[in-house]
Amino acid sequence: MKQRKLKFASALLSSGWAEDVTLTIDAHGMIEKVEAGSSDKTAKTLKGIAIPAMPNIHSHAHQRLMAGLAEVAGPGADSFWTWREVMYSFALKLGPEDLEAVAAQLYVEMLKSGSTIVGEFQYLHHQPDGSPYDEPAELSLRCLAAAEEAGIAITMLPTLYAYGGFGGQKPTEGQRRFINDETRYLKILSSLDKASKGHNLRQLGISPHSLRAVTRELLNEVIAGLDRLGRKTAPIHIHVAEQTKEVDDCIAWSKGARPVQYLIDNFALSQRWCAIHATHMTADETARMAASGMIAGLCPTTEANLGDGTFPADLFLKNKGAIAIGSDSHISVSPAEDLRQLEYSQRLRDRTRNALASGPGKSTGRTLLDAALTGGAQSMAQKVGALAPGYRADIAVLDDGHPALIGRSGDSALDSWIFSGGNACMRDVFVAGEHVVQERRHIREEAIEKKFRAAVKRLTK
Ligand code: NGQ
Ligand code: ZN
Repeated sequence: MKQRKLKFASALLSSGWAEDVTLTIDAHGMIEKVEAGSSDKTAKTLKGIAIPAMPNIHSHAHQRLMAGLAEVAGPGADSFWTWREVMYSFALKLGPEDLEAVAAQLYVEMLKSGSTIVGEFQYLHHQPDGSPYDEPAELSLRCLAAAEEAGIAITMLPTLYAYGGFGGQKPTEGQRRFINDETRYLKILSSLDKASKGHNLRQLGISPHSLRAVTRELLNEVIAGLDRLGRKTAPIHIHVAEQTKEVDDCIAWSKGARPVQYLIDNFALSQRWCAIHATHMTADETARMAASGMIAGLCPTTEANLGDGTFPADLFLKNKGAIAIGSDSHISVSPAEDLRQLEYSQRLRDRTRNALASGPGKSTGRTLLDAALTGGAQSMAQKVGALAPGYRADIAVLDDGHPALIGRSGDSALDSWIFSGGNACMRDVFVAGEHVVQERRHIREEAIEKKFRAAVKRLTK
């Protein structure tokens, strides 16, 4: 790619809103220079409102296949755990090509919603019968290929899944595609390390699935393995305290510790850690988690869909905790809807309004966007989240001609996108300066959708 210049009528810069902004982007897709009040005639001019694109930090790509197919009442009371059985049955169906087709479609949808990085928490590792593929990282490599085809940046988080419950319990039959011991897992990590080196749109981390699926000893061994690859600050994502049953089981097994408390007491937490969900915490855990630097990876629309509970976002943000958002099960692929649901969860619980705005006169949408950009970039270990020199040119452009945004500008446009118009407001998206969504169309969406259609027809017959 050559150096290029993009010019926007309005843009959200680190210093705040600015008009007539020209961004100079270098050959590697990094922002070199930002000029407000620019009259540059050589820049490509785009209509609309430019904002830093959002990282989508928590994805299980395979679950896109079943979005909307678990909304029929079962014979008994439905719960997270009955949903999980349905999800496992879908997880047993996908072959490598299917996963690649489903993931590519999902990543196109993410881009069209204004997200330019996916954090892929990938735990399908083996063949449907549970035996490894010749290439142990086969399915994670398929997600990397899908990301490349879609043109989205990825932080690959291969999942360490060794046990079926707290204290090293035996996994169930339905989990056979997920399970690895240390040796096998480190082989996967090493393949993905090779596949990621030298790619500016690929990062690597790990995802111990949950405290149910690993032991402290095993997790420490694997972190040491990551360090040996020279990835000492690489992200570590873990599901934690999503359901009250998990909290109860953890207390019973550990003789008193709740899941988040267990993490805080047993690991050297820092900003490289990201706790997915962390729904059920005491006030003390909330304050301690915020102070630890561990990011809260929230997936509000999935958490609502699965009936998880309400994350204490008000208290966590008051304690200066870092947050990020992900679409997780992909029941909704929309950063606007996830941020909206996060705010609404607090309003419904407390019967209040503008619960998470940073102070009087501050926009709720802007507060949430700023927080999720900073925490999101951190949790993905990618240099994004601001339109400023030294950051990658990952840019989302809102259509100021869309009816939801007429007469809006600055923070009121953000609020109207997040609380009203949603994905329909997103018009153009750039990843490392590449124009991948152009006037609402992804540059390869027909070809990718065709493969997705065929895969869905095969798999949902
Ligand atoms: C997952 N998903 O691994 O896909 C989990 C469910 C589990 C969410 N937590 C399975 N949303 O936690 O055991
Ligand atoms: Zn998850």
